[in-house]
Amino acid sequence: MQARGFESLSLRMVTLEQFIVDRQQEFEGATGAFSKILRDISLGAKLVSFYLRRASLAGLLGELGLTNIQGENVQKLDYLANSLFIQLLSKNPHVAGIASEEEENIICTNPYGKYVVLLDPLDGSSNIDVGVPVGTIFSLYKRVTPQGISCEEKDFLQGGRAQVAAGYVLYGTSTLLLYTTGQGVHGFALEPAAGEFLLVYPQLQMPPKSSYYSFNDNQLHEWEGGLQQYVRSLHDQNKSLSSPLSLRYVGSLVADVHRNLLKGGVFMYPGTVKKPEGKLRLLYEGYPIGWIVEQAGGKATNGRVPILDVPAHKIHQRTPLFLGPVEDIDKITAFLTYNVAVEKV
Ligand code: P6P
Repeated sequence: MQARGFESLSLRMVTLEQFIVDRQQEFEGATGAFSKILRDISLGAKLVSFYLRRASLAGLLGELGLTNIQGENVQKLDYLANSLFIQLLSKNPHVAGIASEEEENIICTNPYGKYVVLLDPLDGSSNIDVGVPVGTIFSLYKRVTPQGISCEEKDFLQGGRAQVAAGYVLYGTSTLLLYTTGQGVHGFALEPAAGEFLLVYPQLQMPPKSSYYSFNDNQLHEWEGGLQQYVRSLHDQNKSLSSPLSLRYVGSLVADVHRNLLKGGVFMYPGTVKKPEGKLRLLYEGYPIGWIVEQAGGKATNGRVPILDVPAHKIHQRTPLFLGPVEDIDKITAFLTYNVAVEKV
């Protein structure tokens, strides 16, 4: 007899490592390389989670007094997270190189490694001091340069459809790790007592209808006209809905994405007249998050084309980012394309 409420207990008996080993064939070559790379990423996530939870007590909050390649003030935990992931991945024989939001240039590690890793080690770190969830975002490619030589930028600029694995870690009320290798999205929660990530979301799917919309409208006046009309249509639509969409915007990408992935919602960070490329990064935010959303049955674009099809030219390239249920993202594209209100259906 299965006691009520415990039916999912069996799920939580599957560790991340076991889950990946059981699915080796899903990943290129099934050499065990992916499980070893994801093991290092999950170890980095466990360590970052440990330090985040103690940051206010261990004097780890606040700025380091440095600015990074993005011209942003580096938080102490940015530096710590970046150092941890780079140290862990640099020692992995399967990793040929690393690109990080915190590093101006690519870091070539093992010339015989077959894979390169892109990282946003701690996204949303400006939120740490106020207790808002932050995240790590990762993306893996099989290198295009031959083994035996140093990695090159072209290994990292292959474009979103060439990713072989991608995912994120959310340091929230619990520490969650979600990833995809193109066979759906799988989610794990860290059980600190066991030091293991345990399966909680097998084959996660985004609800087809939105309950939320997430954007910072402080520059709405600078958005394209079609987008301003889309926002007005959202507010108008709410007048006739029995359960209107709620605005939920944390200002921490992984937290906003994860909520919308589980509950259904539209996230957008558009470009403006002055900054048409927007704020978010294509290679280590748009591509990995966009693949996760697509694999979960949603859609991710730059407003007009799938984000995974936006060409990569520079490591720190920015992009507008729109993601959510297919119906909502197609409506945004229509508003942007025709720059007029879409006929009410
Ligand atoms: P804004 C955090 O700084 C970040 O890079 C993303 O995590 C987040 O989605 C975005 O910026 C928030 O930007 O301009 O709304 O504060």
